Amino acid sequence: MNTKLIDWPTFIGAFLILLAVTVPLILFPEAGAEVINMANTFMTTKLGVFYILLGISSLFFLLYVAFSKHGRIKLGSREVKREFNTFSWAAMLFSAGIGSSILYWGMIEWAYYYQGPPFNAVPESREAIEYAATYGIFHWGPIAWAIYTLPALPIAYFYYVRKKPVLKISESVRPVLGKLVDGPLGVIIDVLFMFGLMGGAGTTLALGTPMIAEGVSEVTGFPVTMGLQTIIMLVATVIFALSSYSGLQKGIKVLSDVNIYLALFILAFIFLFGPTIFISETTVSSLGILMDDFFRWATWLDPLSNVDGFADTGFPESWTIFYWAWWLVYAPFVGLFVARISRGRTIREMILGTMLWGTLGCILFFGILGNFGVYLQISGSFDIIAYMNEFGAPAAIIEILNQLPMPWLIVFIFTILALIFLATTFDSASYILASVVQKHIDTGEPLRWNRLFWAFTLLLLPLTLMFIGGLETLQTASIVAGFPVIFIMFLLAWSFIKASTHDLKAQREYRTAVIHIERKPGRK
Ligand code: NM2
Repeated sequence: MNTKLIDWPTFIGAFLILLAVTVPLILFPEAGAEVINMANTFMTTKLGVFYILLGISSLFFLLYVAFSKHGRIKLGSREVKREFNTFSWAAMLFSAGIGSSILYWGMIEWAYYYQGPPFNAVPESREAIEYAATYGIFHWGPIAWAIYTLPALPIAYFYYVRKKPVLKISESVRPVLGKLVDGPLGVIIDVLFMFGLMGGAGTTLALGTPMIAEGVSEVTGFPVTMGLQTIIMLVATVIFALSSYSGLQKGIKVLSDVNIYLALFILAFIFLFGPTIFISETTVSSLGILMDDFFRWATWLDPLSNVDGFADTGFPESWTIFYWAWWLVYAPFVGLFVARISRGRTIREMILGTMLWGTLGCILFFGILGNFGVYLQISGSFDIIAYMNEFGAPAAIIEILNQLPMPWLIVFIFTILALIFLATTFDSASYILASVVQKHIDTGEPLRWNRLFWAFTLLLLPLTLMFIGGLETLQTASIVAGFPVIFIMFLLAWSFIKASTHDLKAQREYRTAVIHIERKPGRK
C-alpha cells in the first residue's frame, strides 16, 4: 500500500470531522437532531439571502466568462484531442452530478408545490398546477447547473492549461491566497469541501434508500424494514466501490452509459404509455412560464414572512435555498469531475455544454415523470396527494409507477435505475475524495485503496443515522455543510479570473505560448 502520496493532514482532518459529527449523533441522537434542525433553520431563515445571491451571480458570471475571451481558452495544447466524445461526456457529467434524487423529486416534487404553492397562490388551484409543473424545472435548471459549473473553471484551468497534476480545491485558489494554501488554510479549505460533499451525499442517500426499498419491497414482497434498507445501502456501496475501483475509463464510464440508456428507456415508456399530449403540452408551457418568471423566482425570498401578521409560507427556505445549498455542496466535486473529463474542450464549450445538457436532461425528467403524476392527480384517476400524505413520498412514487402498463417490470427497472444512479454519483464522489487527499496524482488516477476507503466512508454517516432513526435529519444535511462552501465558490471564481487574465495578458505582451486560444470558426 503506497502511503507516500497521501496528504495526511487533509485525509485525517476530513475523517475526524466526519467522526466529530457522527459520534455525538450516536451518543445523543435526540439532542443531536435538535441541534442540526436548529442550525438548518438558522441558515435558511437568516442567511438565505447569501444562497440566493450566490445562485444568480454564478449564472451571470459563467455567461460572462463563456462569451468573453476567457471562454476561448482551450483546455490543453493545440494538438490535444477531446478525451471523450460528446455523448459520453454529457452522459458522464449528468450521471456524476445527478443521482437517484432526480427520480425521487422528478416524480413527486410537484405534489408539494401543488399543496403549498409559492407567491401565496391558492393550494390546488389552476395557478398551483402551473407552479407545480414548472418549479421543479427551475430548481434543476440553469442556475443549479451554473452552481455546478463554476468550480470546474479554475480546476480545469490549472490542470490542463497550467498543467499542475493536482486535483484539489485548495490548489485552485492559489492565485488568490498565494502561499497561504500550503499551510493550515489550504487544509481547512479541502476539509470543508469534503465535509460539504459528505453532507450532500448524505442527503442523497437519505432520500434514495427508502425509495429503492419501496421498489424492492414491491417487486419481491419483502416488507420495508431497517434491515432491507441497510442491505440496499451496502449493495449500492459495493457497486460504486467496484466501479470507482476499476477507474474512470472502465467502471465509471460504463456504468454512466448503462445509466443513461436505462433512464431513456423509463422516460420513453412513461412518455408513450402515459398521457403523451398532456406531458408534451405542459412541459412546453412550463418553459414559457419559466422564461417569463425566471428572475422573479431566482431572487424571491418572501421577505414578508419575517414580519408579524403576515403568513409564513416557508417556501424559499424549504425549496430554493435548500436546493441551492444542496447543489452547492456537490459543486466542487462535480467541478473536479467535469474538469477531469473535459480535456481538449474550450472553456466556453465546457460551460455551455454542462449548463445546456444538464438543464435539458433535468427538463426531460421533470417534464415526463412529474407531469405524469400531475395528470393522474388532476384528472382524478389517482389521488396521489392523499396517498402520499398517508403512506409517505417513497411509497407514493412506486404507486404512481403502478398505474402504468406492466407495472411489475417498470417498478423493477425503475428500482435498478435508482440504484445505478446512486452508484454513478457515489463512484465519482469517492474517486474525487480520494484525489483530494493525495499530494498529486501521478498515474492519472488516485490510488485504488484510497478510492475504496472513501467509498465506504461515504456510507458511515448515513448508515449510523439510519440506525438511530435520523434519516430525516440527514435529508437536510446539505444546508449546514454547505455554508462554508459559499466562500470557497467566491474564491474559486476570483482565482480563475485572476489567473486567466494574467496569462492572457502575458500571452499578448510577450507572446508566450502558455494558452491555446481557439479562433472563431471561419477565421484563419
Ligand atoms: N442535486 C442535483 O442526489 C442526487 O441526485 C445528487 C442532487 C444536487 C440536487 C445531486
